[in-house]
Amino acid sequence: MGLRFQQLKKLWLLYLFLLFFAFFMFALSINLYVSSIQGYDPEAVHPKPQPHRRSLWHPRNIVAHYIGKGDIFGNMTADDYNINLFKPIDGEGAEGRPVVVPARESFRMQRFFRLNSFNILASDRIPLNRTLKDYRIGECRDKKYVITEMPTTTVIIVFHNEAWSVLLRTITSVINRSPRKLLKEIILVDDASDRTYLKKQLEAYIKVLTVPTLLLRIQKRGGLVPARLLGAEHAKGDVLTFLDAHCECTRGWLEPLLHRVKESRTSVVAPVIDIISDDNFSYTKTFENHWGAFNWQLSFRWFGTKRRTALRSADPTQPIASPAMAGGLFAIDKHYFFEVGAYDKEMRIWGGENVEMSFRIWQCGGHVEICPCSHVGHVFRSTTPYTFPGGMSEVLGNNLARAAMTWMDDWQYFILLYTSGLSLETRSRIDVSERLSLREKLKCKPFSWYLENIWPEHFFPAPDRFFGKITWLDGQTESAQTYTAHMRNLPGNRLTRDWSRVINEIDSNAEKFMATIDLDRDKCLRPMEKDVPRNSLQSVTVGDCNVHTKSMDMFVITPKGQIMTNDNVCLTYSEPRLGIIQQLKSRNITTNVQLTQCLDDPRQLWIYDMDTQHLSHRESKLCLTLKAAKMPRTQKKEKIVVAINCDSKDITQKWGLIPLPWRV
Ligand code: UD2
Ligand code: MN
Repeated sequence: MGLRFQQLKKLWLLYLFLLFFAFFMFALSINLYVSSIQGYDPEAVHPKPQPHRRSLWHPRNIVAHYIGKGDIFGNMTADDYNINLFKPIDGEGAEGRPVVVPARESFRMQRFFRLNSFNILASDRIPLNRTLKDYRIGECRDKKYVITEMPTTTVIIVFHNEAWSVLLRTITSVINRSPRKLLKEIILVDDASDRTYLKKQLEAYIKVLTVPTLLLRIQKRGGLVPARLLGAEHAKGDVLTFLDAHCECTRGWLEPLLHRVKESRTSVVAPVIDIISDDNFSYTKTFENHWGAFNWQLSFRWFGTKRRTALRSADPTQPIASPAMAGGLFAIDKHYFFEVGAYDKEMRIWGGENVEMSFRIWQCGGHVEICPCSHVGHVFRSTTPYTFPGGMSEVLGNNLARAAMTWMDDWQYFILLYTSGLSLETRSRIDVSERLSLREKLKCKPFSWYLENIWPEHFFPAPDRFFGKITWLDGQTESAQTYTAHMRNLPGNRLTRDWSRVINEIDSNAEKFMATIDLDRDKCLRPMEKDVPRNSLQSVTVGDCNVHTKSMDMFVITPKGQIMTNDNVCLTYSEPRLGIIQQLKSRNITTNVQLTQCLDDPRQLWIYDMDTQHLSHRESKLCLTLKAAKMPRTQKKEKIVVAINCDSKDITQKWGLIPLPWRV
């Protein structure tokens, strides 16, 4: 009897275990399915700066790391959207520490994540006035400001369906960490939210705040541009300070911004934007010396390479000039804001306004800067939680096209040609004449001036650069032979290794060179992996010329010999002593050629010989060729680009430069 009972108990336990296991597998597969259908690259749209830590190799392009999330069951109900479970626990998240949501809540935590694209359960546990560290460098802490001589500011926060605790923590941090004398008022602009707690409950809440707080409502969803414009029109402060609705200001954030605007009226100043985790709401400091620009699709990007200016090297509290601003957090003189054209009011919902404003400020005589003494945290999200009336790519494409058509002169065609969803035809349905007359009225400088003076490190095409594909002339194909014959027959091909000469010859014979390529058969240089992580070393291979890999199969070559591609990535010869070879050897690949972040570095300077069609590394004099190597992940043999001793008889060492159009 006892034995039978024992056996039954075992069976029963086994049964329970199997049931649990089946449930787990079911949940897992749904989760995997959900993440597999969320196929777009969130980081392409929402980049976040790199946290403060030393990188192993050299400063890298800044990209985000996101943990895939997905609600695994069911749809949200109206109650789910409107529920407000804010229940602060003393000390949670203090000093910017991460919040651990108890395991029993993890199901709800996942489920509610997609409401805001951040972990609202974590935020709901943190008091509105949580403490944060002082993230400033010593030199900044030591600075003294004479408050009575500084301009006042209106802080403008626009939002659409923001979470209660996150919005209120933004407001609380503004009030608690700004000198009362400098903070004239806060203006909240509600861009047609429908969450019930943002109605009467919010109105009642702001009435008791110690700083006058105005709540304006937009009835029909317009996006952040119309919302910020409405806020700006009502502002009484001398300076407008814009913040996203999910920020936390840290000690001393405001004084340096206002100080700089007073000192330089045409400077538009952003703080250093630190990272508040979308997962556990921990606060992570980022580098002070980050600056911003954008890629070939006008997506904002952070860069970490040193920009040395005479002023900065002497005084680390001085602002850093930045070709572009992230867009959400900045201070600007109120009158200057309107003088310089406020915003393009035809820009809807989200996106594009940050590059438009950056071009406009610089080209029309102002400055875009990052103030290293001001630290504000922002919740960077991997996906957009709200709807895009009109469709995300249409709305974003329209905004970007407006920015390009207004400010980029010849380069607008490059944007239209190589941004998905846009084309030259887009021009006919967009009217930017009003903005063009603003540009005329303000006597703004051309885009070429902006590139040369404000962003000389840029990786865009230019009249003195090559832009196009790099084909592998394997000697057998007809196009390879035509190409070689063509190169050899160029009139007077002496001095064939000078880039300016090469670029000029190719440019003036562009049509002929383009005609030699057979897109369906020829092989072109491109990164090994299709999905290129921007911040890692990438081996290089050749692939079908007509298959695009995030545009990293097109190259810009500078007269100095840098071979660059989208997102500030350059062809790099890596000497064995850097340890990279070892690293690669341990993964069974041996190559000394990579795509890595562009730096001003001889490892990234190459030479093209029109006579032999060799592409060689300038310093080591090694020539590019292809070699078969076993790939670590797939264990498949694939062709990989390596640099070896040049040999004019080796037909695998021949490369062709095929220009592509980028302006009309
Ligand atoms: C960045 C900027 C953001 C804006 C955007 C490009 C930072 C930290 N953030 O994206 O300010 O420049 O790039 O457009 O630099 N909002 C509305 N109505 C809408 C959509 C958004 O009011 O239809 C609000 C939203 O609630 C938030 C702000 O606009 O407070 C910015 O939106 P976001 O946080 O989704 O943008 P973000 O940070 O991804
Ligand atoms: Mn934001």
